[in-house]
Amino acid sequence: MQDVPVRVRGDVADALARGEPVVALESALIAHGLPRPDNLQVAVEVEQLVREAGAVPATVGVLRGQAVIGLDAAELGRIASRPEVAKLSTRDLAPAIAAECDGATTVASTAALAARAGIAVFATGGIGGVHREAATTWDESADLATLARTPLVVVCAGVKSILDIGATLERLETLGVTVVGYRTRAFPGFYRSDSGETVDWTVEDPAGVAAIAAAQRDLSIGSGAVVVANPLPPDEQVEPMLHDRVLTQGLHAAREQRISGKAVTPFLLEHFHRATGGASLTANVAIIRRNARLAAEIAVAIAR
Ligand code: PSU
Ligand code: MN
Repeated sequence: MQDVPVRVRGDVADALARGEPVVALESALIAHGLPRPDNLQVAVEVEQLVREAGAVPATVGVLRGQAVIGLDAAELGRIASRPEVAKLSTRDLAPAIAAECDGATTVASTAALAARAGIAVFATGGIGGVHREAATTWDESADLATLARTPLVVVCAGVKSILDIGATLERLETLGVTVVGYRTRAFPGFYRSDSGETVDWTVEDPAGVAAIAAAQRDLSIGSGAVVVANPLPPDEQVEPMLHDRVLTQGLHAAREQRISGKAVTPFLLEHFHRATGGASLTANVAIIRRNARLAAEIAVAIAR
């Protein structure tokens, strides 16, 4: 075990100390959500977008038994290129640190580590949620429970259509997680701009999100995250007919191959990328780019 379990990169620590904008980014989507080797390029480019928008990017991961807030270029390369990098949710952090291994952090573990370091904003693709067969499998992402107790703004494109989106929104309500649509009342379904579900609150600009984050903090009633749902423009979504066909196939294949536990999400994502001939990958990368940019704008608005 390293003597310090968490290390914050110098420029990230400096920005936080000065109250300057910082955006946390997750590494599980790089290691387990996007295909190698292009995943590294996406990770690097997304950091660049955050910088261009005036914030310091801090990609989170675990390296040789140390949680790192702000991976450097070599560390990012290591996480992106090694197939043996583990997918670490919140409960996996301590064993991974004790065993001195490498790991990529999910929404849950990234949010927990980022908030601990004092980071107010986090960008991802889509958060985890309630799986479609949860009534029998009890498969609900730890992302939900963690967001319930972790005070930061999470920018995402909703939850993937591989999940039960209605049930996920119900659980977010039960858990007291604030959900707002960015310039929309339609809750996005990741690859799809509109999941068919709606949200109660909408914001029109980064300052609107900053105002909600400030109210949440000042209320101080132990609230968790503010989820900002930022949909893809309709002309950039995966074509709905193709989407539905590929989804049905993927769910069937997962059942046949008895894929379970934390392998389910990476399996279905990979299936989508293959079966849509890359269309879902293009949408996925567009989502990550857009969310990183918006998260940086929100971080700038919060820092003002
Ligand atoms: N959404 C994506 N790509 C991803 C994931 C979600 O668009 O790679 C990852 C995130 O890291 C998320 C995790 O936290 O999947 C959820 O996995 P599970 O359902 O096993 O909790
Ligand atoms: Mn699960």
